[in-house]
Amino acid sequence: MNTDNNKVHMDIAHLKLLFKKMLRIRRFEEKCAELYTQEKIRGFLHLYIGEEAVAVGVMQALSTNDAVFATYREHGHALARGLSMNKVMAEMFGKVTGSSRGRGGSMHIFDVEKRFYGGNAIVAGALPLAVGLALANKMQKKQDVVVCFFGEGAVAEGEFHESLNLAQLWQLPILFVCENNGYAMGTALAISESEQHIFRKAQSYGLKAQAVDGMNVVEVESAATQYCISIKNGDGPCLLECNTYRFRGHSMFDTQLYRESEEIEEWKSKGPIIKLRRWLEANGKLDPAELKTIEDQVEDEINQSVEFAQSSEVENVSDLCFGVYAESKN
Ligand SMILES: Cc1ncc(C[n+]2csc(CCOP(=O)(O)OP(=O)(O)O)c2C)c(N)n1
Repeated sequence: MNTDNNKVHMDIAHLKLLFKKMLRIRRFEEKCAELYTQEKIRGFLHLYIGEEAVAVGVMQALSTNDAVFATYREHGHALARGLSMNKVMAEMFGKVTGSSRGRGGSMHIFDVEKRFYGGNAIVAGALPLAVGLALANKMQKKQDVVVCFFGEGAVAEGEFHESLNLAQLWQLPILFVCENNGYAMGTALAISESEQHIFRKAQSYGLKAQAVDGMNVVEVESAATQYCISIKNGDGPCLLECNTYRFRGHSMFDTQLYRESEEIEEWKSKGPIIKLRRWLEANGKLDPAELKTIEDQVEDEINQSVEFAQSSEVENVSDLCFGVYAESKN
């Protein structure tokens, strides 16, 4: 962990906060995997385990008026954005107390109050939506940034190119964040794209763009902060490519025949949480007692969210049309 060269001031309390935020996401998702095998959480489940530094680092750069769009791997983004864990867990359970009244589940966590616009299941589907909101912000002369997270698999879709093109052409206040974990389901980037540096594709459209170590939360926060300042100054869109890795399969059903276990283990050893923890410990900033306190606090919050979700109701049948048909005004 190198904190020296970063322009954002990182004090130890801040580093511990980042550590806790990442751990909270990690443990939440580990619990979700457990609940999935017990069939308490149903449907699709795509875990973000290994990539936590990206969501946590980028969210640090945002203010409450900024907006966020993400993919189906968005539980971590939702938690890092400040949605309550109860709401997120209840949504996983399909309960009415969930962020989308239990109608969306894992892939469709949504919260207007937090300006968290999904949870989008379509690869690259969020990019045009985010560009639309950024255009609205620009037309209304708002300074707010729209952030759009997507996987590197999205670059194979036309929406990626159309979105970057229009964002640059219209100089929109948008930050594209590519979570480059090297694989789109079982397809390695290395065997599917001639240009494997996603930031260079963005530069070809004229965007300010760079790649960072997506396993280093400090580096991600620093780069995202610089870009958000630039965007708020009216200097146009930016793209941040975060090189990262998912430690688990694409979803809960994945035999992972497309990669070697040695590769997974190597990435795990340089994971975002272990990396920051080791740095704090090596510098005498985190002792076992404090680590246990943090672990216990996280576990308590997760257990409470499971209790909340389990004791919540599913939507009443009489309310099933809520939000489906507009009410008549006459
Ligand atoms: C338009 C579209 N095509 C195909 C799919 C099926 N699909 C779901 S996830 C995925 C891979 C996406 O990989 P990437 O964008 O790199 O994100 P990651 O899952 O690695 O986070 C595909 C092809 C889809 N959801 N939407």
